[in-house]
Order: sequence, then C-alpha cells, then structure tokens
Amino acid sequence: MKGGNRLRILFVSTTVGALGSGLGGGVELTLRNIGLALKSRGHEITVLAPAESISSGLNIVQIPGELQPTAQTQGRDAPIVLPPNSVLGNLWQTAYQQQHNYDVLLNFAYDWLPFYLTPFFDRPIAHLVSMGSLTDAMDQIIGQTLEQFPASIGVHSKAQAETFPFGERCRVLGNGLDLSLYQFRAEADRALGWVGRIAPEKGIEDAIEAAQQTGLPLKIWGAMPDKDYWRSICERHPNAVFSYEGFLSTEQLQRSLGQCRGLLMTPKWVEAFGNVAIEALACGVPVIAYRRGGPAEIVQDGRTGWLVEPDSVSGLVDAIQKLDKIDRQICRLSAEQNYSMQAMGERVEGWLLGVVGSGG
Ligand code: HBI
Repeated sequence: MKGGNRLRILFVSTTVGALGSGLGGGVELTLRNIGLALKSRGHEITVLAPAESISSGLNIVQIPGELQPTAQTQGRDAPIVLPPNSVLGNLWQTAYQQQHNYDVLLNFAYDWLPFYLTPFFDRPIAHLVSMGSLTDAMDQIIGQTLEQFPASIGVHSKAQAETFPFGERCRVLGNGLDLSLYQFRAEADRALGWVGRIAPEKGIEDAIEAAQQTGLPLKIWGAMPDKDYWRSICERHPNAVFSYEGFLSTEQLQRSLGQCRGLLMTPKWVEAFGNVAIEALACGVPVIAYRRGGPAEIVQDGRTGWLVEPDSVSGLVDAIQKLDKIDRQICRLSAEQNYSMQAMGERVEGWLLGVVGSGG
C-alpha cells in the first residue's frame, strides 16, 4: 500500500454493456460515483471495462469481448454461461495479469466468475453485489466466497441483503451521487415522473395506471432495451397520457425530472437500491415507492415521499393525491445528509480498508 491509507484500486466493471450505454443500469452510475469519490479521497483508481465504455473522469482500460447475458433474465436454476470470447473472461484475465499493481480489486459484475476466481488471486477482491438474489448458482458462489473472505461482500441495502441466505454477513453500503449535478427546484409542473430501464421487473404499467386514474400526465425516462415490450405497453394503455422522454444524460435528466411533482417507483422485484430515488430527492422531487427493496429504505414515509403497499395501484393513487403535503426542501436535505458522494466515499473506503486489512 502507498503512503498512509492511500489505496491503488482496480475496478472491474459490469459485463452487460459498455459504461455509458445505460445497459449496465444503476451500476454505471455507481461505479462512476464511487470512483470519483475515492479519487477525491486520494486513492488511485483504474477501471477495466468493456470496449466503448466512456471514462467520465476515470482512467478506463477498454477490454474487448462478447457481453454477458443479463442475470435477471436467467431462471433460478440457470447454469453458468460464458459466450465465446466473453468480455467477462477477458476482463478477469487482464485483472489476474495486472493484480500486483494494486492493493485491492473491486468487482462490480453480478457474475459467477469473479467470485469463483477470488481464492486464486494474490490480491484481495471486494465484490459490490448490485442486485438481490436471482439464481442458485450466484447465491452459492457468493456464499462460498463469504466463507473464505468474510469482509468481501458489499451490498446497497438491508432489503437486498435479506434476499440472500447469508444476508446478515454482507456489508450494507447504501449508495451516493454527485449531488452538485442536481439542481433543487422548489416549483413543479403537473407531470409525474418515472425513471428506469423499461423492463418487466420495473413495473412501469402500475405507474401508467395510477397516473391515468389521477388524470396527471406521466413522463418516462430510461433505457429501452426491448421495443416490443414498449409497444405492448402502449397497446394495453391506449387512453393513458404518458410520454417516453428518452434515455438522457444525468445533466438533462435532472433538469427535466426536477420539474415533476413526484416520482413513482413501482419495482416488481427487490430493487437493490434505487439510485433514481436519490436523483429525484436531490432535485426536491418527492418519491412515491412500493414498500419493497432499497427505495423503502431511502424514502422517509410522509417526510420525503410516501411508501405504498406493494403492487397496490390504488395505494399509488392515494399517495399521488397527498404529494403537496411533502416539503421539497426536506427532500433535497435528506439526499445531502445520507447520499452524497462524500458520504458514500467514506463508507466504501472504510469497507475496502477492512478488506485489505483482513486480506480479503
Ligand atoms: N447481469 N450477468 C450480469 N452481470 C451484470 O453485471 C449485471 C447483470 N444484470 C444487470 C446489471 N449487471 C446491472 O444493470 C444491475 O446490477 C444494476
């Protein structure tokens, strides 16, 4: 380790898309923010990521290869798959060759290989697990890694940890954003907002249904990996007033999202965290979320938004009608207190120093 507690850290990225493509979902933002936060604390960061990844202020080494199929689309008993010339394999071959230039490696991929390889590395590997339990193979290999390296597994929320049989042994890190990128807006227009990858596990149809019942327009932002799914949504809700506003940069998203009177979060799965909840709060936008997963630990019911009985569209409607009871200034303050880059950087630094100290 270099002077004092300065760490040389090798980040190894998610494998389902180039950083900046939106296909990596929340992990892209998380990787960038943790990287910049640790850099500002004096640590040296290098990122191994799929080809065409964008740097956004970090030192990125692009690795070619075929992307990994997304874990959330596999069944619980899915076997481990690696496409030919897999970027996952290439990322970890490079990590193995270069490990001695670093004090610790930080894995961001929700894939079997990095966990399996951990005991074969000389340098400790910390794993930031980005989703709840999805497949038996991942549960098994994460649990096995914990056996040998008890400090090595980080998660975003208690709810996410609890989806695993070994949940209480995970380090809960929350998350953090660069709040200087988000402008607080005291006034709102009529529209409600929904932000996320447009995919079945995100439950967008409940939000469309609830907005329609309250007569408020719904603006939708996010990556659209499956155009057929979107078409089927439009066909099923011919009279609803909703619009797809695109997959925007953080700068453009916060400008538009900040004008919404509330953000709806309708996850059908246990959302590990819910970065979008902090993005909304940072702009002063109250959050209405199902009491499920990470968002339920971010939203303070009645203070920064409303928590709703999961899958209850009528619950969403009731909450929408109480939005004006929430003080938008309090929303911004809660983001600053718990979810700034500094707060997250401190939590991750403490975790990594522990991993290095205990040898993994
Ligand atoms: N699936 N196989 C795989 N690997 C990942 O790293 C991965 C994923 N699905 C989704 C995902 N990462 C991220 O979008 C979420 O963790 C946020």
